[in-house]
Amino acid sequence: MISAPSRNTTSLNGSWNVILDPTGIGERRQLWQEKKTELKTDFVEYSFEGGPQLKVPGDFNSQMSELTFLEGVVWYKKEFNYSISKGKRLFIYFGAVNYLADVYLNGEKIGSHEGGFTPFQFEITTKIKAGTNSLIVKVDNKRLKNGLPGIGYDWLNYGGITRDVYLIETGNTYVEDYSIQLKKGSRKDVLGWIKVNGVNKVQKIKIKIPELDLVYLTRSDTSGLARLQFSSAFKLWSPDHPKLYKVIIESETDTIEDEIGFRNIEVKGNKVVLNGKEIFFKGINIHEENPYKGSRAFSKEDATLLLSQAKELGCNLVRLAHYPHNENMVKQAEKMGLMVWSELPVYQHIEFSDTAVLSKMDLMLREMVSRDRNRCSVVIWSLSNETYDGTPNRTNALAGLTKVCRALDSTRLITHVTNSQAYSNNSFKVRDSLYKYADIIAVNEYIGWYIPWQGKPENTTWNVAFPDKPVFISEFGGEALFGNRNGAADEAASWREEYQKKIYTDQLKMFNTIPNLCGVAPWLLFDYRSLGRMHPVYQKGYNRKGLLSEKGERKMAWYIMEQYYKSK
Ligand code: GCB
Repeated sequence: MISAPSRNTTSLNGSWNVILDPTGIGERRQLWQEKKTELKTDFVEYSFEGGPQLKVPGDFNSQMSELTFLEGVVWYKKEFNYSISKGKRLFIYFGAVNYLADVYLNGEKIGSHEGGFTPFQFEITTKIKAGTNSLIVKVDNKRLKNGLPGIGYDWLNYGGITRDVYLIETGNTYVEDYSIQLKKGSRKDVLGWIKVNGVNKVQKIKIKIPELDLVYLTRSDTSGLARLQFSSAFKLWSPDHPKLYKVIIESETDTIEDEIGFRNIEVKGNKVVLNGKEIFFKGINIHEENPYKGSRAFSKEDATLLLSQAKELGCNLVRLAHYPHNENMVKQAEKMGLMVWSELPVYQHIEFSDTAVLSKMDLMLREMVSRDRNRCSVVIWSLSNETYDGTPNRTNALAGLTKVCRALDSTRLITHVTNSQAYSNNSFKVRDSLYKYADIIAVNEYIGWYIPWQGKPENTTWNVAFPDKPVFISEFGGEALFGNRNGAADEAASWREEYQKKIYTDQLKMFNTIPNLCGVAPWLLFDYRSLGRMHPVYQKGYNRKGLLSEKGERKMAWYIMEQYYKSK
């Protein structure tokens, strides 16, 4: 079910009672049954009542100091009353739970979900009862070898019910999904579809865009699907003119209102073209973290905080690393005129030989695309980051995933982020078996930080496997602790702002040598929490590659990047 926030919702956000279960014994004790005692001498060794509470949405790690490092189980409970109107259907919707969720209603399991960054829902029309209902969610953020991401990653593994929870009431047959975007290559033709779900699948469907005086009528077939195709003289969405239209999607039994922008993104020759004009992506990488609070970001306010810094830097694109961020991020970006690069957490060490992993990737891709397929801000689907180009399993799996993605959405660009290039004698040899499948070649490189320069940056040479494809430098940078300055005389010392600044100055010189460069994105906007970053003086549990400290202080490199983007 897409567009959850714009439906008839009742929020279940707020304080939830929790049981901390670091050993995982709750499963054996069947906590979801909430056993009650009869005799005074009976006892049950758990209780949701009288224990701690946690805020939903929100990660658990940042809410109690005991949970800072927890990668394990927390049980959540919320009681609610709801009387469902006659002939209606009721769903319980989760924006995201990291990582595994088992959901119980009134002692009965109603479903499970795997994956920390995509929404899911279960129908509870026949399960809800009059009076008080008890909803229990077992949340487990233990790392899994066959998880997405797998075992190793460079960000804090915030667990919990990290995004909104709603009850959603719909008509007996409701609009489940729709795609209303411009046809690939066109600036005026919309090509899409609507899907209704329920007993009355054949319905009259109406699309209205009041500002354009547009009313389009169609009909869904016996499978609930209606195709649509119409044209209009749209004012196109772009970073300079982030124009959105109110769009009303009406079936006989349901109505949804959305705000939709229309734009066209494509690769023409070796250039990326937005609405017919070449565009250079002025990007920045962002993790889904509120830097001031040191917690998982989820709200509109969090989104505004992060994105307004991207705007101040002069960006027109945000790479939402390394997993689909919350819906507020994507929608705020759309309003603020920022293009979005959305990514799957197919990150570094993935068990491609495990068929379970392939099914998980497939499902997660579908969840990511369906949530955001109507968001014009999203221009790039990135399906992986830095997976090792050494086995056919990996390339076959990701080639297959690319094919599925194209079938789901033919209107956006698709990429895979790689770091398989060789760098020697100041020359890059850029090769990866995935490039064949990608619209743009995305390269992460940390010359000047992890890898020393082997010549003058302005003399670097590039040999790229597909010389006709646009190239995007999706990560570069280095670490510096804000305030750790020593004057320009001594640039060559790690952790110093001058050193980071020098990396940026050199990188910008090198960018001039890259053929078909279509954009860059520094790693990254804010310093962020990552427990593997253990230097006790300079890092203290933070990856310090931010252009801003976690308090929002601008490092010297910020100004270099800001200037570069102004000049572009
Ligand atoms: C990378 C990864 C990113 C890391 C970064 C780093 O290549 O894609 O997730 O955080 O390097 O700081 O090392």
